[in-house]
Amino acid sequence: MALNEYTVGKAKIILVQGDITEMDTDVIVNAANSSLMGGGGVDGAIHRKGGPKILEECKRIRAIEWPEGLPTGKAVITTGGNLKAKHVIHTVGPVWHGGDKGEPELLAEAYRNSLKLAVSKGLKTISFPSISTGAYRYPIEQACKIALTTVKAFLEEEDKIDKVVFVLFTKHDLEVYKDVANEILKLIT
Ligand code: AR6
Repeated sequence: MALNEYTVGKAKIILVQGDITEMDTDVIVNAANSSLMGGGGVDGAIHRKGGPKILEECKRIRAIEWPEGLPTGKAVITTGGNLKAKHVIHTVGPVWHGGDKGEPELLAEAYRNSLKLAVSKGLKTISFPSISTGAYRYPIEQACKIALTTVKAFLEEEDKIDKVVFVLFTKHDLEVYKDVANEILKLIT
């Protein structure tokens, strides 16, 4: 029995507790900042384990495409370097300023643009962290609803993604995601 697996059309959404740098999906998503130069949290972990090739590509992307930094809600792709995942999609979630500064739409954009980029590169399996809910302080209950509803809506429109994994760092975060998923998704039993 698959406990934390859900279906949307032909695709699966899977919830796991763990470290996203260990995932062997085609691509993992980084909760980056606009500089694309690395940082703490999941961003730091990805650069540490993935090695210098990721930062080299981020620097090239900054120089060529986004000299003033990657805007919130946008996404770019690099190699996965030494990671199991061949690629990393870097997106920037919103900093939480109370919820009335466009945060919900920007967070949804971060998920949507990451998925669109994966599809445009022919990637079929993707892992997400819980974007914005660490250093950027987005309340997890609210961020989780946006994450799951946005991914669900995307998968209903687009059948080129086979699997989306949400990799939650703590048991509490996993429980929050499970509660919302059980409300809005179809559980595989
Ligand atoms: N695997 C999965 N999830 C993780 C991991 C990991 N290895 N490490 C942390 N998390 P955060 P943000 C969880 O702060 O809020 C960085 O400095 C963490 O527990 O990584 O979008 C960037 O450079 C939390 O639930 O990202 C930016 O400056 C979630 O990942 C800023 O933080 C997101 O926490 C972005 O802040």
